[in-house]
Amino acid sequence: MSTNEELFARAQRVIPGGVNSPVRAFRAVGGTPRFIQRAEGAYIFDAEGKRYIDYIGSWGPMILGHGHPSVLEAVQKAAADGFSFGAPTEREIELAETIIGLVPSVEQVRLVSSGTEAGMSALRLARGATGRSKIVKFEGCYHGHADALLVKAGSGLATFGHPTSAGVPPEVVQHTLVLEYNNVAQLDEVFATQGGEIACVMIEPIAGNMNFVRASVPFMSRLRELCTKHGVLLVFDEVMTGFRVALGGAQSVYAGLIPGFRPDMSVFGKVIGGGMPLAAFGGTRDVMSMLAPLGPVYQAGTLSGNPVATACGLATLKEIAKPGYFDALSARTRSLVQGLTQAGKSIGIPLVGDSEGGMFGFFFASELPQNYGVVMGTDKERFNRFFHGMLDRGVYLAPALYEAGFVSSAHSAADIAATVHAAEEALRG
Ligand code: KE4
Repeated sequence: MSTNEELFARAQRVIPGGVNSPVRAFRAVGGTPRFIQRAEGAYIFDAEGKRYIDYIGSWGPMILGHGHPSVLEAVQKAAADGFSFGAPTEREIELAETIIGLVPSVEQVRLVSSGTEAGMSALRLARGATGRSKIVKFEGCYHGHADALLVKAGSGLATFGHPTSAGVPPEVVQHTLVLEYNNVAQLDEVFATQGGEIACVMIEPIAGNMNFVRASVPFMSRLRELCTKHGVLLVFDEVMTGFRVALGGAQSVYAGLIPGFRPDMSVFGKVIGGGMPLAAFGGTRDVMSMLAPLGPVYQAGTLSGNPVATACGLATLKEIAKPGYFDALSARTRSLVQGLTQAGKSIGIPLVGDSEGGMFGFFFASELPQNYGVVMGTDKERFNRFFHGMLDRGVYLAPALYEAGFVSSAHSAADIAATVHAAEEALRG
């Protein structure tokens, strides 16, 4: 049996950084990544056989926990019928109908293989549908690694963004405006001067790439109003929040807070694939009909709507749509956050947290941050110490202070209690 260290050394010889996605390398928190050998329910097991209570859940997809019997059965059956055909299947229709049935703002949907692909395609569609080039995103929101979206805020307000990655030519991001999350004044200013040139605004309605930051109701309400006024498409990136914070996604939460609220387009991923490579983007029939083969906006994919992945996604959505599922998951997640914040309070360490459905976040701070700058100003050293203290005690949290956490329906009350107990010890460490 190889140790995690041995596997990491071997991996780094043949894979850049030893990982196939950067956050897995633990570079934000230090230490050696755990090489996972198997998973079951709320637990993952590393190469050394150590068990962890898993609060990553593959970064969101594993809402039912690992190896849910009905999902496993659906995947095994679908695989036996064929892995991929490159031709339409009934199951793709079923999944599209299910998504549309759960999300009223979506009249048509296109299935793809990753959240990045879905976000990139939605962006191209928004530009094609409006004939405009400019787009708006918010600092701290991540929408996958399409070039036009790898942008950080420019020097001043209405200036255009700068690439966050090498290999992205400045001219590719020259149309991308980056604003501060929850800043209503900036919205007013940008729309007043450039509203008629903006194709879309893309936003994480609850920003899980800033750990857990909610768009305020005044901000979201104003954003919707300005997009409507200027003919700008409001694109909800629900790759993380979709079918995770509520059965209808974050947009159903905002529809309950802002009468008649709905985005113009939505991007989904993670949960809808149940752990298999599957994502989607959708919107009104008018906008979606601009897509090839009907319209002039090209978009395609060899494995789009893959029959095994759609079986996994459908089985997952079927389970989470059962009566009471989200009430129970929300209560369990809330109990975790309450336990963590209470642990901090009892020791006199500033620790605040929030959750919605099966998604949560916490900060070593006195109040919940409202934007990226505040998130990145929270106590990173203490977070990293806490992360390792929890990892040593068999609790696997997100290895970066700007990432969200996820609770599954497989997490028991005993798992939550064990996590809080570990936190009380780790915080004293
Ligand atoms: P993927 O291309 O990784 O499937 O999805 C990109 C994406 C798009 N939109 C949102 C809101 C997302 O959170 C993501 C991906 N999330 C990260 C975690 N912050 C995935 C983990 C990783 O990059 O390894």
